[in-house]
Amino acid sequence: MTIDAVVPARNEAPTVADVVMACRGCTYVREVLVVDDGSSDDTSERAAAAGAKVIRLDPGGSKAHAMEAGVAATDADAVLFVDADCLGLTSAHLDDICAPFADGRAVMSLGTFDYGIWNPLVLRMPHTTGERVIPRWVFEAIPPEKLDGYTIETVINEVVASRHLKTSARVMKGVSHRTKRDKFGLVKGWQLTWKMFWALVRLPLRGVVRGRYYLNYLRSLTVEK
Ligand SMILES: Nc1nc2c(ncn2[C@@H]2O[C@H](COP(=O)(O)OP(=O)(O)OP(=O)(O)O)[C@@H](O)[C@H]2O)c(=O)[nH]1
Ligand SMILES: [Mg+2]
Repeated sequence: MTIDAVVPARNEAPTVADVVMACRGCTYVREVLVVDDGSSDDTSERAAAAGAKVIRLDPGGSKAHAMEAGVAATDADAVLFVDADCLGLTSAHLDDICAPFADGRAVMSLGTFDYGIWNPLVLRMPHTTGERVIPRWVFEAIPPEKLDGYTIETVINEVVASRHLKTSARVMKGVSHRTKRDKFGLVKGWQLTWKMFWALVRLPLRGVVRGRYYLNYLRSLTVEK
């Protein structure tokens, strides 16, 4: 079973190298692919210097399309997706994510950011975290029309939940990320955050994902200590 890490990254120069190093140190990861479409900073250069294979795409895509390009560029059996803007992420966090998957205890295994007292709740909400390992067939099972921007993680959840497959979730202790407010400033940052939040909330309302699968998802979910 081979696992490659796929890191979608656009303008993540401050953090991408640390994320690549964490992925490279993960026991289960063979190769690290960073997919950059249209960064105006030196994200690609820093990723390559840290040891990643960099895939550059034309600007104008989305996170989902970057993930798709990463999956297409590898022949690995499974893909560990990792966002390039994580803070405090270590190889040990990624090992913890991969272990239940590699042991066959879960078809999807993921880590959530550390939200302190909110962790028990966050662990049982539909997960939108970018740090997760899945077999490549799960990604390839997504209908092309559902490959869209920031809603991709919820669509992955649906592929897993509709087949009653097991998910394993844990908190990545001490891990957070540079938020859109950090990247774009308060006004534009909040605008973009609300836009993303609204896109997620509307998914079941628009019929893109089925709310009833959430129950399947919870039934097949193991929360790891
Ligand atoms: N290649 C590529 N990467 C992207 C694109 N959009 C987002 N990403 C990357 O996907 C990861 C997650 O994106 P963020 O914008 O941080 O989204 P988020 O973490 O879900 O949202 P926030 O909570 O607001 O930070 C980061 O590594 C981004 O650089 C894109 O259009 N192309
Ligand atoms: Mg982020």
